[in-house]
Amino acid sequence: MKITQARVIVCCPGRNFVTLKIETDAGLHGVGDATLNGRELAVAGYLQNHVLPCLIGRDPQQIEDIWHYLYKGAYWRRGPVTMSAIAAVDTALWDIKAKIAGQPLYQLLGGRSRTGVMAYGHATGRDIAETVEEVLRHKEAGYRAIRAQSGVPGLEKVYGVSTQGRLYEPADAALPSEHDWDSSKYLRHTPRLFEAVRGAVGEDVHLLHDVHHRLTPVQAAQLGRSLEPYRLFWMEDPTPAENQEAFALIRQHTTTPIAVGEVFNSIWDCKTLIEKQWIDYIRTTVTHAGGITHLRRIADLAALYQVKTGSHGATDLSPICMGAALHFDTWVPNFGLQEYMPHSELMLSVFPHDWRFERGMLYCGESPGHGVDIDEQLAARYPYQRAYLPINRLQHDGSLHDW
Ligand code: KDG
Ligand code: MG
Repeated sequence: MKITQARVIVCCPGRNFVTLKIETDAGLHGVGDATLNGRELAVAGYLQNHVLPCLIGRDPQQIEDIWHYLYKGAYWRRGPVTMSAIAAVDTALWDIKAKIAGQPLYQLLGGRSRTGVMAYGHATGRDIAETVEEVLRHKEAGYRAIRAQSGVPGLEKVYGVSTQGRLYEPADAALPSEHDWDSSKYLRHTPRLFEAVRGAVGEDVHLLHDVHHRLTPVQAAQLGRSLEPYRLFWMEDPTPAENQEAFALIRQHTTTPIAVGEVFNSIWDCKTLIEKQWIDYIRTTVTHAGGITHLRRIADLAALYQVKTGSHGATDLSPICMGAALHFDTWVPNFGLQEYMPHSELMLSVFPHDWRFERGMLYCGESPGHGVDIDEQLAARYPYQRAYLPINRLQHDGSLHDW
């Protein structure tokens, strides 16, 4: 069997998605997600100019060899652009392999380990009362795990909080919008938020919180300790992780579980964090961490240290990523939790899929492959629109802060 054609499709049915479609001489095709929020065209260009010419004529069944050909063969390794491009190829090839076998993808990975995939939803509000209301609404809808974020008194806009009744959408402007930040205000406010949320929702719901890399290690330790009475499922991205050793300090001071890794691209980004058992959940995704082939290596390393998976699942990952992730989650022995932010109806119609959400659980489908495709004609009606993530500046002097 040979790869005959491969093309990159960039579309914007409400937000930008980069999709790779690989076709074969057997009449089967596969699709992969290559979306890198705010930097979409860099991955599209990398695929188009440097990867696709190397794929034509290759045997699509040699997934492992093609992965290493693209990783080692480039000489320039790792990084979000390269690894998202490799991920798209890898996901499309696993889709093809499973279609050849006539099996849903999870069967090729080793079969079903669970009946469904526990998902967490996002509850956000402008203040504590609104967030509590949203948490209760999610509980009513059947969610067993809920992430809670709220506006902070004295800060005008805060990451992760929806405005004007729209779904929360971080890439919201044609040039980066600017937010103010003050860690002291946030550190005072967040334990109050969780005191109210835990009091209202009771003990049977898992609560999560995303710090979004905004604290120093010692501030993160303080936050983790102050949240201990509310028994969080995880505190996410407490501090930037370029320096993996920073997590030792947080770990020494709090028993609040720690999740990290939505911006990681390879096993090397999390090797020390996992081996030292400084984290509890690894949030790498199919799309940003080299596809199914590489994510499986990360999960296997994590399993040795009782670290569980908790894949990123924001809407800047396309429904293709969600499909592949759900097959992965259905199989992976050390599964923890899957993030779920619903895509709009329009986005879902551009990507016909067989996965479904039902009362707090996600289920992959049983059709051969990963069960997601792209409607190219519909996609063509929604061309790319430049959109950036916001940036964050300290309120008191305007210096640029982590986002
Ligand atoms: O592109 C950035 C988003 O994916 C990110 O802001 C979402 O932090 C996020 C999360 O946990 O979903
Ligand atoms: Mg996050």
